[in-house]
Amino acid sequence: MGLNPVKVPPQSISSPGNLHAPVHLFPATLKETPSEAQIASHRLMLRAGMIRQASAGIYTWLPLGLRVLRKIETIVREEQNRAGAQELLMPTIQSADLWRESGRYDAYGKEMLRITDRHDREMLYGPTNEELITQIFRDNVKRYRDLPKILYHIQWKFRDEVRPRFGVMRGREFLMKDSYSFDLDFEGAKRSYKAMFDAYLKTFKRMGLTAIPMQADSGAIGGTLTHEFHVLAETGESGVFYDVAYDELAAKGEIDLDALSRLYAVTDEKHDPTAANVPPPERLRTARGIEVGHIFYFGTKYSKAMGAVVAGPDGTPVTVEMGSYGIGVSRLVGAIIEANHDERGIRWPESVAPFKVGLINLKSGDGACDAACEDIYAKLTQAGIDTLYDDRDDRAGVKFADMDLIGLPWQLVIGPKGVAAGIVELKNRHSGEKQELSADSALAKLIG
Ligand code: 5CA
Repeated sequence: MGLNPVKVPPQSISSPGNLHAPVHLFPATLKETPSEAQIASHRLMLRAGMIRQASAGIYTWLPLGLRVLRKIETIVREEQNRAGAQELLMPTIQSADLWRESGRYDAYGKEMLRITDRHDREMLYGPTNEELITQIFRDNVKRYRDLPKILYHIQWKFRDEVRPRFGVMRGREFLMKDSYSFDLDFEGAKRSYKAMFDAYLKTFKRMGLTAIPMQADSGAIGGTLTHEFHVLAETGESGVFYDVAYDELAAKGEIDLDALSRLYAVTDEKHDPTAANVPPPERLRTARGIEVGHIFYFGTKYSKAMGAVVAGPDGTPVTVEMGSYGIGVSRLVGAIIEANHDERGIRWPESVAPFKVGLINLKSGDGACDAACEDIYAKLTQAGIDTLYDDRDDRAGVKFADMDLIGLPWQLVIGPKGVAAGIVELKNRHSGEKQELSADSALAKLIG
């Protein structure tokens, strides 16, 4: 109705930009396993040179890590836009007074980083944005005809976690996508909730993840209808319990909100062995999960406290129905690695890989090898394929180990013997399968 956002065409992952010259990654990879890292994803992110800790729970994103973070962000953004949500950008610093309106300033406790400015005004680094978005809505939307609306941003948050750990998995500063829906009534709010629920399933699937929606507790956000999306991993912080029927339906692509509401799928705090829909023990799966998303319907909790009211169809004021929908964008980088690695390193799914191809020059400085590599590098980058070119003057073993650690989906290996015979080697990092073929066939495979 009215002014609708432009829908993005499907699969338009915008590339972070081709590299016009071969690069040496900054910084170099680490051989040693950093002692502070307890789980695989944290270790691998440090060793591959994706992040460095700035202070407890706060990280610098190095070039390799940033490329992944941006790709994840792009997928999240595309699926939000496709679901009809509109992107804006709210600030990280918020006013304490706004949070007093909802009553959460005192309730939030020590996790909130409180700041005083030079005029002694109380500010805070936003841990979430229900208050700010409700204010924006309240000040700008007055008529029921302007509903429904879903607004979102992708912005850094700060929560002064007691125990930041596992690298970006539980940080203090972290990147979140948070959406907020505004509807005239409960039916509308349910439609918005369902649209976000479906968008989440698509979003995680595009990253190569199976994220299981669990009926959850609403905690500090408050509300009645809420789901957490969990990626299964041994190192997950939450225990999860679910009916194996979920796997069967998911395999057929038949999971939606209705199907799920009939199934038993809960996190440990909600697990109740006596609940009516608990499956028999042989059909109850117990696992660990990483919470990568959390969605809430909370009705008029904030709109009532803060006066977000529109003129309804008959002119009487209606307090709008709201929901909020979060995705842990920076946590996803760790979760994807937990789900995709082996003893040698990361195995990126293509959709979020920092580069699609790693080009290894086995004999840098050799005229024929350099020429063959540079030719193939130019063709790949011209075709829009993100390629990392290892032209270091180093042993082959070092280059292979680094490329396996970084985990790009494809490795293209060019050496003097192959160049003489007109052959290159193409290795798939995921399956380990290697193929010898002509440079043109390799290009066709990678570009096609
Ligand atoms: N306002 C609501 C939804 S927009 C909200 O804040 N929900 S949340 O608290 O569940 O956070 C949303 C997502 O952010 C979580 O599912 C999780 O994936 C991620 N997240 C939360 N805390 C952290 C943290 N300390 N480090 C990394 N990611 C986090």
